[in-house]
Amino acid sequence: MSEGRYDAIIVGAGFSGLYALHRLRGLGLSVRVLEAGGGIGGTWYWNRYPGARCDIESVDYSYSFDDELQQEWTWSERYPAQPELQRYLEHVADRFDLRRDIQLDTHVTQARYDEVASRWLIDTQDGTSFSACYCVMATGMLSVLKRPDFPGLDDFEGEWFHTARWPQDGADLAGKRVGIVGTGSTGIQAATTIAEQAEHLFVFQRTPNYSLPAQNRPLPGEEAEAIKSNYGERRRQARESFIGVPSQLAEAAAVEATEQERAQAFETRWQQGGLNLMSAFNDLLTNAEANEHAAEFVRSKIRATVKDAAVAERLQPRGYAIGTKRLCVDTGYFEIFNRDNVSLVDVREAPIKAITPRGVRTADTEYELDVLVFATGFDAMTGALLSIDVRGRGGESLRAKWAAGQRTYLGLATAGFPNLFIVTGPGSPSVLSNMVLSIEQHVEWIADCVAHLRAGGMTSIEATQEAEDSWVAHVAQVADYTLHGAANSWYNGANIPGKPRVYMPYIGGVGEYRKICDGVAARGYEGFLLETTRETTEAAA
Ligand code: NA7
Repeated sequence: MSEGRYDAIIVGAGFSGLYALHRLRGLGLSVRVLEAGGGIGGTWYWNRYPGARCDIESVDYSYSFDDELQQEWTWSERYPAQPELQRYLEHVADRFDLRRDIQLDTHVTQARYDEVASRWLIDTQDGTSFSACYCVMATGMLSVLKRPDFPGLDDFEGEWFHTARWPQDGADLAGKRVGIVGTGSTGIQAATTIAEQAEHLFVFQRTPNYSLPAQNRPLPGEEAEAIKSNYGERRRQARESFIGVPSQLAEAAAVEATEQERAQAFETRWQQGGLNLMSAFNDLLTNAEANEHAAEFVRSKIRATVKDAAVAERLQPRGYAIGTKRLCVDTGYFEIFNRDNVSLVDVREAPIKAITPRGVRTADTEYELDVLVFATGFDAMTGALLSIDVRGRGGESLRAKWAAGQRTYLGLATAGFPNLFIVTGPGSPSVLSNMVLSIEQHVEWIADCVAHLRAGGMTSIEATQEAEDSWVAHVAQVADYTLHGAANSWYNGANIPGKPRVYMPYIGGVGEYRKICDGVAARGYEGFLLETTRETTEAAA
């Protein structure tokens, strides 16, 4: 069953897919977006658990490509909660008339490249097929969830949810005994909100996490207007920055500062809120001693917040550098452990053995529960892409190619898979950055590339093996320069049993990375093979 031919197929209708549609359609291409969900929004469609909120400020975590859009939209809070982000994306879809080219409830199962026709053939779960010259994978970095694999789960007599598949109509937790497994960004946000609803909340913690206060607050109209009046400059600073927000990385090194200077700098950044703490000094992610100063500062805050000293002790992260597991941002997380209806269960000390019909059995106790919430994370960065059977030249399987770890050129393309573009893929700053800013950068690069190909009558573009090899080596080298390599984190696949242990995002900073991508394009797509039907030209490598 064939549904038709398009110039481009985009897989996914989140922030990436929506913008890619807008941009490619603007070039005059026929485009179809295939989205597995029943609505648009991607990550923000699925992750509607209690307390779901973005850790990047709303005025930065939003599209910058259209000044009228950014002037007309007004954010209500400093950090946007999921419902507001969903409303924003619905607004964008309507404003740019995107819906007519988006097909919901359409799960892509396979994408294979037809070398003779230079086209991608795309199959979906319901048996329909598409073909397109370009295939844009806007499948998201945190889309495939890590399913709980505890024995006995099927026998649990209460209700259970994974946070990334929260019921569309919500879940009534009032008066219930709730258990939450996982204390990453999601678990911390969800636990904070659920504590206010549940009769009792048990927080099952395996690894304590560093978490910083968001200092969230309503965004007053005057403040929003002031930002809008200088939006261009704010966006420019963000594009040139390290993580894609206009914050200032201090020039001083923590190891050279006095104790008093350090305490003052950390306190100032703590009060500013969110991820600002990590910009207090320039050596926090590269020098273990500097990092330990920041880590100890956060531990001292936990001790000062949590009244029960034994609970405070268990909540303090140790043994890994702050920032090397995804840093969490919260609104009153540590405070919930001062409530009578919240208990911390240390499952590193006494691991979860099984789910029973009545609750959770750890090595030493059974906890009776009405509801179980799994905030156990995702098969990050590669999971969504590899859930599709992607086949390139000669039928080569992407799963096979990446079996020992992902291999991309710039996180945008992979050798042997012509005309396949990955938005914020592994090997790009992606999850280490303000995602919306990185998405815009990639989508614009891809659209410019497609325009270049069409203007020159070229049928395909493909990363060369040499360019890919050297980029993979560069990504690893930059990661090795930091403290990141040592931690168990989803950044390097450590959270998924059997996943290759390779650091996935590019940690060179979004400003530098943008320059590299722009340079590649300016030099005629250096490191790519550009092909016309009759001849092949290799851009200067
Ligand atoms: P994360 O950051 O991967 O956190 C998952 C949490 O679940 C983490 O605390 C894990 O502990 C815990 N976990 C996972 N499996 C188990 C088992 N079997 N037993 C006990 N605890 C377990 O996912 P999030 O959804 O919080 O965040 C993902 C990103 O989404 C986030 O960083 C933002 O970018 C948005 P562990 O640390 O492995 O000991």
